[in-house]
Amino acid sequence: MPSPRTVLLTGAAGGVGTLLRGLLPEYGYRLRLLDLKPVEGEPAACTLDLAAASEQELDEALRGVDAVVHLAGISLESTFEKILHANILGTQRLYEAARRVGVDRVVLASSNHAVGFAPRPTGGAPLIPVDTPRRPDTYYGLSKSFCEDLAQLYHDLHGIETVSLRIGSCFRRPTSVRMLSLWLSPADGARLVHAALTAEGVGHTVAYGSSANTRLWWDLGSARALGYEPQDDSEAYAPELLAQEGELDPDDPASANLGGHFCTDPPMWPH
Ligand code: NAI
Ligand code: 15L
Repeated sequence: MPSPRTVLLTGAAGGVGTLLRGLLPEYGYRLRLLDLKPVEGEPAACTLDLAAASEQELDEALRGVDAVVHLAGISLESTFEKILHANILGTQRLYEAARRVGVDRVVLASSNHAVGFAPRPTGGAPLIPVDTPRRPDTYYGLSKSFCEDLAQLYHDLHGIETVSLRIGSCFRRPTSVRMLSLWLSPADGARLVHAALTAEGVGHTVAYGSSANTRLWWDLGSARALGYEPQDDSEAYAPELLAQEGELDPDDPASANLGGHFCTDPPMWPH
């Protein structure tokens, strides 16, 4: 497969979308932007609700693109009905449009919360493998688990290739001790998405998405196999964050698992 050049970025108005909009063009991509909300400074962006748009609108948004980076959706916990609409129906309708129009590569924003109840490794326990059983910690995590299965189905039935990236915490900087383990720096995020867009023969590949953090909890093997070479490490932020919070308490249920406080008191989608 030749390297994709024109890429549809869904969720372009959001946090990760904004970071990637700035970074992916350096890799030679021409981005087509889509979001429910207007994308600031981008009047040509497509303003669509993926779950409610007509087939014609979706086909127009996808026609002529080489690949999709699918970030759109509710990114925290919410009611099942809202998650069903935005994350499950929205993603299914996107894949259907990809099938109709003939787009055969998707990079899907999955999440650590698809496996949020996997215990975090302590005391020298092995890193969490990518084939650890799915254990969503929320309806949100459940929707990511669904989307990974949807990606597999569309590969098996229709040959659409997907890399499902179980992103840790992709922000400009880590803001908690937990994030020292899960941080995906924006620059590494762009490296990872580029690898996921260009690796050959991915079928449906699941990969964890973080930087090369000293306090890593999971195995980056399948991400590295795509050609991803992380350059960043959250450890530079450790002294400041540890001074504020201390080390994670092994007896605190909110830090027992990969999903952290999502397992006990998940942050709610505000809309
Ligand atoms: P965000 O909430 O900042 O952005 C999501 C965007 O999707 C918003 O701009 C929203 O308007 C748009 N959207 C929601 N429903 C839509 C629909 N039905 N149709 C079209 N657009 C819709 O989230 P963020 O942080 O940028 O995350 C991006 C993706 O990465 C999400 O899928 C999230 O679940 C996933 N992710 C993010 C992580 C992070 O650390 N930021 C960690 C793990 C996964
Ligand atoms: C996610 O999946 C969320 O979208 C993001 O906002 C963070 O909360 C991240 O996980 C995390 O676990 O830190």
